[in-house]
Amino acid sequence: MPGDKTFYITTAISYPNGAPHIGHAYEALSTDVLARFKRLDGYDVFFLTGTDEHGQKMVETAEKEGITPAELADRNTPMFKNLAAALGCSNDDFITTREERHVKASQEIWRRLAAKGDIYLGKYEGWYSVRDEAFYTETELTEGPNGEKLAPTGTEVKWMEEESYFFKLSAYQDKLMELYESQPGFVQPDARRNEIMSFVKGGLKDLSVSRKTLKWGVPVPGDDDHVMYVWIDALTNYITGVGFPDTDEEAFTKYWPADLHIIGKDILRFHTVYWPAFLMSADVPLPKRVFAHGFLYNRGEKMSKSLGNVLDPFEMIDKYGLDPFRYFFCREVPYGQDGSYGHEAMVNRINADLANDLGNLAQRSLSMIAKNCDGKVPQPGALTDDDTAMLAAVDGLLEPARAAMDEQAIHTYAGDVWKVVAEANRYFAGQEPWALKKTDPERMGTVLYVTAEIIRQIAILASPIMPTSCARLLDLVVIPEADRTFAALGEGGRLTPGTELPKPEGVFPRYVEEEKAE
Ligand code: ME8
Repeated sequence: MPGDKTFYITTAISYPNGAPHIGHAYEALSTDVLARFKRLDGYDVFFLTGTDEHGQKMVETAEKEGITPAELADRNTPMFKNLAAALGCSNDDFITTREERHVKASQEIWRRLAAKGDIYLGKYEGWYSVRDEAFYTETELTEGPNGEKLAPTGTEVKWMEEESYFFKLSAYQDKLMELYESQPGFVQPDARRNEIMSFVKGGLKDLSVSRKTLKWGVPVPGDDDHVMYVWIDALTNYITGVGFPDTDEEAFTKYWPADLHIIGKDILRFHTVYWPAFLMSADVPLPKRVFAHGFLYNRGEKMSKSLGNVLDPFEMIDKYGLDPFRYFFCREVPYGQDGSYGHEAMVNRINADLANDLGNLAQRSLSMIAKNCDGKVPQPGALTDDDTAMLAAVDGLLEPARAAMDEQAIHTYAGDVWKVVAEANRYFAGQEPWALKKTDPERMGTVLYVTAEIIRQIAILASPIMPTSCARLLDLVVIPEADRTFAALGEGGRLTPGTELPKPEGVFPRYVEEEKAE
C-alpha cells in the first residue's frame, strides 16, 4: 500500500571548516540516487543531510582565520546547502548542529545515557587527532617520516590530559558483537564489517565524551564546564532530524529506525561502534544498515591543498553538466570501493555512454518518427522474436536493479541499464529502420515503436541518476508526470500508439574540448 513503505536515508553531516570538496559531493549525490530510486519505487522517503558545526577542528580553523567558530560556520554552512542544491539533491531537510532542536536532542540522549549509569566523570589521558576528531590508543599509532607519532589515518595527534566524562563503551562489547553476528547487513560492505568486528573483538575502552578545555559544543546537562565530545552530538543528528526526543511524533514513529546511513570509510567506527552503543544505552532502536563508500582520488592521488589538486565540485558541475557528472560517479566507481576521477575518463563516459549510446539512439529514432510517422507514436505490427527479446530485456531490468540497490550496488544498476542501452543500439542498427522506410513501412513503424518504448523505460529507470535529462527524454515521448515511476515500467505502461510527439531535441550533448571548440 502506498505510504506503508517508508525509507529513511542519511548522509554524514560534513564539517564546514572549509569549502565542500568532491568527496562531499560524491556522498551527497550517491545518497540522492539511492533516495530517488526508492521514491520512484513507491517508498515514502525521508532524506537528511547537513553540517556538523561543532568540534575542535572548527575552533582551530576559526582561530587561524581570526574569526569565531560561529562566524566560520555561518560562512561555510551555506556553501554545503548550495552544494546540495547544485547537485540536484532531493533532501527533505538540511540539519545544522547548532540548531535549537539539535541541542535539545543531544542533551536528551546524554541524560538517557547518564540515567542508565553509563556516564561517569574521570580524567582523559591519551592521544587525540583534531583532523579526525578521534581518540587513539598508543598501539594504534604509526610513525611519521620524522619519527613523529601519527594516527592510523596519517593525521597529527596531540597528547591530551583533562577531566572528562566517560561513556561505558566497554560494557557494550558483547552486545555489539552479537549485533554484527546476528545482522550481517548492519555494517556493509563485508570487508568493512570484518574490519569493525576485529576492532571490537580486540576490546573496547570507555570513551571520553566531554571536553572541558573547549567552549564550542553542546553543553553537558548539569555541568556547564563541559561540552559534549563532537561525535556524541554529531551522531545524534540522525534522530534530531526525525523529531527526537518527541518519539511519539509522526516523523519519529514513521521513519525511525533509519534504513540506511551512508558514510565514508573513514568514519566507520563512529557509526558502527559508538552510535549503536549510545542507542542501546538510550533505549532507542538501532538503524538497520550503515554502508561505507570509498574515497575519491584525483587520478589516483590523494587530494590535498598542498598538492593543489583538490577538486571543486561546483567547477566540475559547470564544466561537465550536472547529469553527466552524476552519471560518471555512479557508473565509474564501484560503490563501496575507492574511485578516481580523471578528465579523459569523464569525457569518455559523456561522449560514449551518454551522447552516442543513449543520446543518439533517442535522437535518431525520434527524428525518424517525426519525419516518417507523422510525428506520432507508430502503431506496432506483429512483433518478431527480435522485438520480443528486446522488450523483454528492458522489461526485466527492474528486479535486478532493486536487488542491486538494496545492496547499494549503484554501479551494478547503472551498468545493467547501459547494457540494455547497448543492446538497443545493436537492435536498432540490425533492424535498419531507415532501409525499411521504402520496403516495409509497417515494419519500420514497429521497430521505431519498440525503440521509443525502450527510451521510455530507460528514462524512467535512469531518472534517479540523471533526473533532469531523463525528464527531458520523457517529455519527448509525452509521458505524464504520474507515469514516471517504476510502477509504469514493463508491459503495463507501454507507449500509446497515435500519441503526438513534440519535435525531438538532443538531450545529451557531446563534450568538446575547449581549445578545440570554435
Ligand atoms: O567526517 N572521498 O565530516 P567530513 C569520498 N562531520 N568521501 C569523502 C572524502 C573523499 N575524498 N573525504 C571525505 C565528518 N569524505 C563528520 C561526520 S556524521 C555524524 C559526522 C566523506 O566533512 C567522509 O567519509 O570530514 C564523510 O562521510 C563525509 O565525506 C563528510 O566528511
